[in-house]
Amino acid sequence: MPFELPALPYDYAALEPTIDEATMKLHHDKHHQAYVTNANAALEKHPELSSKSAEELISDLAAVPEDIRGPIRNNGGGHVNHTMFWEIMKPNGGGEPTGAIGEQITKDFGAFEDFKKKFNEAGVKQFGSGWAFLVFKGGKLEIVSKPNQDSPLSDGLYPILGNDVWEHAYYLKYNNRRPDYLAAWWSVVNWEEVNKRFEKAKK
Ligand code: MN3
Repeated sequence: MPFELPALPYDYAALEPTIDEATMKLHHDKHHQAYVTNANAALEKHPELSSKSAEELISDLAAVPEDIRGPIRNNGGGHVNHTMFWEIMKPNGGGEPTGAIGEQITKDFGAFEDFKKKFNEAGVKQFGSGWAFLVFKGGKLEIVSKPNQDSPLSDGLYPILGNDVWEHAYYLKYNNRRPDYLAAWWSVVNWEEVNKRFEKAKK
């Protein structure tokens, strides 16, 4: 199987109380696993692609054969997005952004509070399921929202961080209160990992 579900880098309960254990179990073991399983099933029809990483496939969807392009976009995208998502969170995370990304946020958005407000708005306004992402475009940070499991990689942009606004990411604890989930999520962000991703985005 070309793709595998990565182990969570912490316990299911480690992000409590921001993200509850039951949500993490379902989200990782069921939802992310389903994206991996379905992406692998699609690739069985085109074994010549199985040496490519999910990021490579999503970055060049035009090169994916048409009969599996939709399934790869959705499930390969889901795999890439969630792999990032687990890594950019950690227990006792949060606080002000550190390092180069902290400086760039100040430069492009002003105060961290103003940046969070704009990012959370992008998440709230995403109709239905999707993601809010931070990307680096033309020397500046930019906030983009995407439907479903679409990735900025498909636009040639590397996601520095992203928050999942599918209902499965928050509904058990926050019910319909997506803005509350978005506001609380910053307290589990792993800024060291986000800084590593910012370095990649600059290349
Ligand atoms: Mn999800």
